Amino acid sequence: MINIRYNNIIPFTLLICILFNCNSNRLESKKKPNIIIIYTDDLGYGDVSAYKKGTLKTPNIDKLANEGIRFTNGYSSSATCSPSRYALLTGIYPWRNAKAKIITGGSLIVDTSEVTIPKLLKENKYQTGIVGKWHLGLGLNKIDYNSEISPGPNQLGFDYSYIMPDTQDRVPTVYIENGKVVNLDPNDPIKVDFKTNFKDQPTGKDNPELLKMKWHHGHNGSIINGISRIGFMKGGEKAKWSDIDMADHFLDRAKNYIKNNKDNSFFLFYSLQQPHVPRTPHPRFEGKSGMGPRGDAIIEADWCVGELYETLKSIGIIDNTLILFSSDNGPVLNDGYYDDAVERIGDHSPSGGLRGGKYSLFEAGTRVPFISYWKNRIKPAISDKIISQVDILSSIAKIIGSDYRSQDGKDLSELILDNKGAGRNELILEATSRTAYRDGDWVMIPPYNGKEVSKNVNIELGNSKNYKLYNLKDDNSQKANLSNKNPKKLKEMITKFERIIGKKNTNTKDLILE
Ligand code: NG6
Ligand code: CA
Repeated sequence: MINIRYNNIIPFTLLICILFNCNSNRLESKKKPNIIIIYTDDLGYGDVSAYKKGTLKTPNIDKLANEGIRFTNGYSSSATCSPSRYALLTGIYPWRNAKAKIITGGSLIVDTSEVTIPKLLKENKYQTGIVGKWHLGLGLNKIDYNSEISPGPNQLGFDYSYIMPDTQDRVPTVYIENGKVVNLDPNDPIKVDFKTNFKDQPTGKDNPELLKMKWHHGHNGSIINGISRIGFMKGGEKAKWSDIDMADHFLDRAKNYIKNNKDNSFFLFYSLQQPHVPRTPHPRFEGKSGMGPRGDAIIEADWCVGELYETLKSIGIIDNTLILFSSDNGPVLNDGYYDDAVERIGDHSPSGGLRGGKYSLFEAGTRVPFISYWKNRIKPAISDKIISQVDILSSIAKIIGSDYRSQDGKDLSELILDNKGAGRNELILEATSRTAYRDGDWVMIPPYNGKEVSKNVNIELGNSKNYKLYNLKDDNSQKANLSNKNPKKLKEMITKFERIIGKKNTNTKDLILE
């Protein structure tokens, strides 16, 4: 009798705890899923083979897509990097923040008082980490890389950060761990300038003979590892990264972060640098795609996703981990270096047949691969509902039991987990400070000054003298401008757009594109 009663006490206590939502930290943290955002850089809608639009093979990303929910109307909040990342972390549209533009050595564009995904999760007892590309700015004024750099990721809620500050094509080419440059020799301080070169430092412009990858437009500043970059850098020799090892380097940190935090609920922002320029896949991936470095870099990124997956599986936490996979903006082939991306593209379609690309207000600028995966929790599905990265914060909040909802993000947790609900009705699209509007199947792009096609990157930007109106249901590749045929719809779209955005903004002076 005594034995039986004793055996029953534990399940009974557990039942009471579950029923009354016990506040024991241990139990609570066990219940809450780990959350990993895998974020690629410039990966197009057609670059993931699960989308069945291109010829590249990405088996590891496909596994997430085919066994999770693959969204066919998933959006980044901008057609460039920094604004997209701003919206992802804060749940606020980037066009509301005048500082949310492509950063070149600039200061932090997120106010430290802002609620962010890591801050919200940290408050809810998560361990929070970022490994990879940052590109949200650092510090408040001019950055001194030789002392502790703050504010940065750690002041926005990340317990651990191991980052590349801006991009692979910008100086300084060093990693920063929790605010400190990794391997910095105090006797060889780092100097950075984006206007003027330092005395006797070779540049891509003046010393092309030192280059192993030629620059095409811009990118002709300091030469590091045979590649010239945007900006000038001196010193910090021991701290400089090795480009071809970058993927392995970040992957190691990401794996260690997961292993070190496996007993807590954790959040990891795994922010891959591929396939942004300069594309420098490790030699073991060279030639794997038949498309040159861009394709090889995507195959390398796909391999990283597989490795991360195996890590989660091997330590037994794969079925308590929600993985969200996406890209910060659409694809570009030549983004500043001659690397055969254009010449060797073959039949592959990085944009998956969508119009435009990176920097564009047309669909390929912001419609990106978007996948949710949670083993034994999310059932395989394909969703055509509209979802944006600006919704991720509010949705994660709901999933972990928080009431927080961001300014622009919707709680689409049911869609992400159960393929239920309507998704978004409407969405503001953004590209280099210009905005457009999607409502249901309709897209309206207001007139903008500026070139229709960027000469440098050879992408249609979405600029024109007149309003453009498309119906994506019949015309996913935005071939037919219906604004003359359907003036009533156009008027309705303009009214709805201006209701959200205020007065139409046709200012393109921020455009860096030629
Ligand atoms: C642009 C760069 C481009 C790329 C981009 C940032 C020039 C002419 N172009 O200014 O090469 O670095 O910034 O890309 O310098 S993003 O994906 O991080 O937004
Ligand atoms: Ca990008």
